[in-house]
Amino acid sequence: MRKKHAETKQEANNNKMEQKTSALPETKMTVQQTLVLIKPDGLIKSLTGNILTELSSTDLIIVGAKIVQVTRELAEEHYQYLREENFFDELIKYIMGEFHTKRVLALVYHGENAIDSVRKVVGATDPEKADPTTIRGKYGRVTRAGVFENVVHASENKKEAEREIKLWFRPEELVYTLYPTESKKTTKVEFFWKE
Ligand code: DAT
Ligand code: MG
Repeated sequence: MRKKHAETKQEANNNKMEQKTSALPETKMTVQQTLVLIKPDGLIKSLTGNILTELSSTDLIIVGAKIVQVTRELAEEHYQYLREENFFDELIKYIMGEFHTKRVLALVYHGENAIDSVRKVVGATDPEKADPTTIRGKYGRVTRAGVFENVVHASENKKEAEREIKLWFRPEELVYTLYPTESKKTTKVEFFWKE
């Protein structure tokens, strides 16, 4: 009787796991996802098309995309590891769009070796040091105030990618269930288009 109970519980667990990952067609170890942000300078300069074209050389697929008005809370959470840097305040203003436009295009790219493939096309952090054939090398600039207007963000490693994707996207905004999910009952007010 006891064994049967244990099996049932195990089965239930397995079913739950299956449900959570069933939408992911790839199982290879090197398949990854990464967060890309087209920053406010990229948008105001109408570089979206160029940047997407550059990124298409990676053969990765876009599994999530949205335009975001970045709040201070989101900006500070995203760049939390730079909190102690002297450029932090300027960086927060920049990503919130105070110098350009209050919009960021957030994208999730998925596929083989996604993190490094995207970083390679994106180029080095400092646009002046970035290879001139990369996105940052082509389109970035360093302002007199010392802000790196480097056009795009790309996750640095697997841990950061997961943290960032979970910060910017809700599970239902991605076409694949990339990470385990849980359901919670909420009582929040939602908006719909008026009939
Ligand atoms: P990356 O965006 O290449 O991952 P990062 O995570 O070290 O680089 O820094 C995040 C952003 O902060 C970067 O895109 C631009 C800005 N930044 C980093 N170092 C800087 C510096 N020394 N001066 C000005 N801005 C800087
Ligand atoms: Mg980084």
